[in-house]
Amino acid sequence: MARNKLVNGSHGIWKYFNPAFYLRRPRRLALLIILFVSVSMVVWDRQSLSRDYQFEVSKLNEEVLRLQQMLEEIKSVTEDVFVKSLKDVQEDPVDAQRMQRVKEAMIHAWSSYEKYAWGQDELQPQTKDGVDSFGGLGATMIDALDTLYIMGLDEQFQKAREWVASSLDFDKDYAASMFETTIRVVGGLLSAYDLSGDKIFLEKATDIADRLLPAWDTQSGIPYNIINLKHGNAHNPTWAGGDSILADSGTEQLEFIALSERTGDPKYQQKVEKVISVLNKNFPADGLLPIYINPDTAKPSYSTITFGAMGDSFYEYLLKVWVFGNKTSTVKHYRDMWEKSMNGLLSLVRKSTPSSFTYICEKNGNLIDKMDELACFAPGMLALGASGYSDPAEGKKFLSLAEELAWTCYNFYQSTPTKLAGENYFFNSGSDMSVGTSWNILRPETVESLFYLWRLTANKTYQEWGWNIFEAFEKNSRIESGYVGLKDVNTGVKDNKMQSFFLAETLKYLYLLFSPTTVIPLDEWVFNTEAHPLKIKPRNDQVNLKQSNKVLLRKPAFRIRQRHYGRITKK
Ligand code: DMJ
Repeated sequence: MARNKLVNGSHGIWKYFNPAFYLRRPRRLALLIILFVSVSMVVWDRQSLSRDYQFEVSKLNEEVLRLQQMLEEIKSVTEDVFVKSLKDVQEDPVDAQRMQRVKEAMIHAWSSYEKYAWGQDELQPQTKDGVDSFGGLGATMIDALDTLYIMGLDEQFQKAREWVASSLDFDKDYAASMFETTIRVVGGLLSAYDLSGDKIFLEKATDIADRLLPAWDTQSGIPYNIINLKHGNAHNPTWAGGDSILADSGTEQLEFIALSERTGDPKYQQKVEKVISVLNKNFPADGLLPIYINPDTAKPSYSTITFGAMGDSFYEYLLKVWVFGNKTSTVKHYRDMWEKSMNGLLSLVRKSTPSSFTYICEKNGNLIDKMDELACFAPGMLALGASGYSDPAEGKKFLSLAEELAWTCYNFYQSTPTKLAGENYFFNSGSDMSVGTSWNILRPETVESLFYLWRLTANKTYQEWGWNIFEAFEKNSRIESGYVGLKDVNTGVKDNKMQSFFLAETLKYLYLLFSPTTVIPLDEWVFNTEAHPLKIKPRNDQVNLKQSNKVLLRKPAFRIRQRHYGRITKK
């Protein structure tokens, strides 16, 4: 009986297990088949999902392992190349005294400018008046803004800020150098904005940059180097035979990229980045470009190759735009170009006899055994770029080249009776270095390199060398009404100009050479070629977005620490 019930399937849940229950009713059978297929699909789907998931997890694990290995490699390079961390260096009371001495020098330079040349481009300390060497843009005022801020000279900074707000006027019928105007004025204003957050500086930077923009409207995109600030007509200097100058054309990228980021307007970045793309198309294998470039064709004209005047900061900016762009793939071509150029630089390096000073030749067909003091920025640049090599041996090689070149540059100073460097040096077999052009106009390049080398190697020797140079300036260049250059570093005869870059660069780098390393840390700021620090931020790649209609926005490779604390120091 019980068995019958089961067979007939008429009671309880057991009926569902009886095949007759389905065979008698085709609809039930169809439902059963559908149910079976659906359940199988769900189970199969879940299994394949979990297989995919496991596959993804194992891929991610592999990626984590690879990244861990990379991190280890990077750590070992950094530890190897940069022997000691600056954190290991004891605070030195002598540094604090030296910082104060440099600050006092800045106060002397500034108050002399304030007294005799307020609002003019540069002070002439001997005649106690001012001169408008840059079209009357208050070059010294703007160049000095960030130095005043960093040194905590608040009253002076505020007074200069009021002048910028009320008296700075760019509507000048003046043929300005777009290079000098960019590095000093656009750079100085942007740096003051980044440091203080005061919008007036950004407004003024935008105003002057807009006036410079037509200079890039050439057939190739390589800019003309001179432009009328009022009318916007641009041309090249006649002495360059119609060509544009390499350094003048390739030293606006940092400032204009920063301006696009700060304003949200891509037009500035577009102009200056096109210059590099155009040059990259026919970039020579050794990465060395002659100083004259045709603005119609973007082709280099036969001319000198140099890391000194007219070449220098083109190479500097290839590296710095890469750093400023967070070293991401978007800016990788800058790093690639820079590494090529550094290999080219190696082909220009020679050693003097008898003392084996390493120097960088110029090249005009053949090598010329001549090096400008201006090329003494190179040790700092090489030190800054050394840690970015994927091969640790390369990083070490370039850092050690930087150290050798810094020794040569220091000796440019030490080898003269005044202990101040001449403008350029010749190297003749058997007699090491001899001064060529013998003036000194308070240039910063050597102390700039000493600053980088100190920050990156923690070797106090660089501070000592910097201090000796500072004392030589104090002894030879300081007069009652400011600082002057020397007409001749052999005799010590003085000139009549306090260059604006003495306040922007020379005194700033000297101050930072003795400051705690938390002041303007190199992983948060990039110095433009006039020593104006610009804050590293994610790039505004709306530019590329608009140009190509492709989504190229990307996350920065690493997070830049935010500042939640006073002024420019970090905890
Ligand atoms: C400054 O204007 C800049 O450092 C520029 O890159 C080279 N010349 C002077 C300082 O020597």
